Amino acid sequence: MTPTITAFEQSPDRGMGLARDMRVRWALEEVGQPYDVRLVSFEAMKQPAHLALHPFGQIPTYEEGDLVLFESGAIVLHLAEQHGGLLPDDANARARAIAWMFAALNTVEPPILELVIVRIVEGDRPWAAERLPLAKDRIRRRLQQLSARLGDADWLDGDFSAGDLMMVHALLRLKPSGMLDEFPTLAAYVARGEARPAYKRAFDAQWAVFAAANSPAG
Ligand code: GTB
Repeated sequence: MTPTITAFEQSPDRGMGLARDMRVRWALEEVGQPYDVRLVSFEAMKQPAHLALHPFGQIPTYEEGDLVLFESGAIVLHLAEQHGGLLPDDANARARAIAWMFAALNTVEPPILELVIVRIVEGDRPWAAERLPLAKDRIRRRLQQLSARLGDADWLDGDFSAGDLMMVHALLRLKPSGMLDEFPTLAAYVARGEARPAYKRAFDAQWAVFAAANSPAG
């Protein structure tokens, strides 16, 4: 059965692959599972039909027969459990890879999202200039710790796993800020993720959506 995911009809990231459908596309490509995409507008996301799939009116969602999932982490974990290639067979190594998924979502990504809020959502507020360096310092602390743990390894714990997939995608959100370049170990780690053929296929697929919507004929 071919699963269907949802993605932005018009992604605000302008095809940079930063929206969270990208993680799901990437995981699907890593495990070799073909998929369909249903594009949704911001308006459609808040309508009952989409809210029945996603209680918070967001993308991505995942439909596979009777199964409906939301939350990119839950979807990637489901794919990793159903297919080989994204989680190790050894039980302890598998548990550690899942821990890295949670670390990406719960420990590394939140300060990165806070920076987005300070810069974009609250950028015109009087306190924004004072908050900005605090938000950046919180990110630097996490990047320092992550960089120290990664050391000269290619991936966080042995072979590439769903933990790396989630971590690389969370870190990619920092690229426009230039902060990743302060941590060459992490910049190289992210580049290794982007160089994976499955990442490239996923990126190209979401880019094609942006390009079609923004072509003169589109
Ligand atoms: N925790 C959920 C998950 O991981 O799946 C979060 C899902 C989520 O934030 N979805 C966003 C959404 O649907 C799109 S990805 N937003 C619409 C809404 O809430 O109304 C977040 C995102 C948006 C824009 C950029 N960008 O422009 O760079 C990057 C990421």
